[in-house]
Amino acid sequence: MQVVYSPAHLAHDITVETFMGMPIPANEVAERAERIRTALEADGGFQFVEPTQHGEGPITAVHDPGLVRFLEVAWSEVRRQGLPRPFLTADTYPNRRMFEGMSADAVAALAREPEHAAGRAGFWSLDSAAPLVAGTYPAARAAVDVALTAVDLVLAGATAAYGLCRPPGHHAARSMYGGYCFLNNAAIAAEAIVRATGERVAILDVDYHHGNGSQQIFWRRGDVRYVSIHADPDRAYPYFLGRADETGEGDGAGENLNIPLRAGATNEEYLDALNRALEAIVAVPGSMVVVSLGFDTYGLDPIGDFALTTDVYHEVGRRVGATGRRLVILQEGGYHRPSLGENARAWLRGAEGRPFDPLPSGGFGEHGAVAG
Ligand code: OKP
Ligand code: ZN
Repeated sequence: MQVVYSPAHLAHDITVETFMGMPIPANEVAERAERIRTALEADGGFQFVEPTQHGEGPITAVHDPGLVRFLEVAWSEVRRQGLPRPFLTADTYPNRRMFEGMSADAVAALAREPEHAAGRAGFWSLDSAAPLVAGTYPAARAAVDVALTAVDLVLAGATAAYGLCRPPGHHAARSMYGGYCFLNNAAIAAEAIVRATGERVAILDVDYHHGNGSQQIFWRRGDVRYVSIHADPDRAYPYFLGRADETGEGDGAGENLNIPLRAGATNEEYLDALNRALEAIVAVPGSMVVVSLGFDTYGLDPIGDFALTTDVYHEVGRRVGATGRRLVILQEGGYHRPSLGENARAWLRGAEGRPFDPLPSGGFGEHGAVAG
């Protein structure tokens, strides 16, 4: 399988995020992608290719140009405004209740993008879990090019391609970034496929978290079906979307399928949910599927609470590959760094119908032990 990778992600060098107001060591760090890269290189069965530049057109096909402009200039604005901060997160968010009782026209006129960088960040973002640094925008743009290059490979005839995207994308909505995500790589890829083929496309999201951004972008769309297995938002991020009764509206009615799972979900429960999800995926007439792939479903993940093991990723990949759909597989989350390489190797080998021989001790420390 071909793997698309860009070192541009290294400049999105996050060290701290905030969780419930407290600074904590960042989870979404460069080491994640480097672990996966080195494990796939050591495997020998993967060919690495660099992304090609696709420009801004495919991005503004799903995102508000205002969001893209903000992400592009945010860091130079922080510098220009002399804000003594190592990274930018919002200070306030425009909670809709701030405007309670005001007409939609009044809100549109008054709730405009502020000038202060912290206000602008609040205007465009969901939460404080996506700190923005000097290298964030170039990294986010490169991740989109990684995804679109994986699309190109599959359009050119590959049965599957893997885009090692970082930062991830599935929490980014049309006009909003957040949750470690800036631009929605999977949504941009799905839209590019629709435009290139005229076919319908399905997105299968197997990250631990609900992909609220992907759901929002295609909510009223009949040509892109979104199917997600994730932690129940009653207990997990993003808390406000991801419930089973969210099924889409308008042309998209019935095209959104959420499968929330309980804390402690086992391999067996997960595979049952996967079978349901795959029924909805293969019901879409179309030849291509975009996979939002997360390994935060792993038993040892520091921010997840499922109990999946490395061998089940081989089986999940195998079942997804066995649908016969051509796969654009894009990396989302997964934060237990020592296992990421083996879990990716297991999943991707499964998707190609190849066997998986685990490394001793789950590969912990065998490959990709990146300093720091
Ligand atoms: C991104 B992806 C944990 C706080 C987590 C943000 C989670 C974003 C997950 N201390 N808040 O879906 O893996
Ligand atoms: Zn996740």
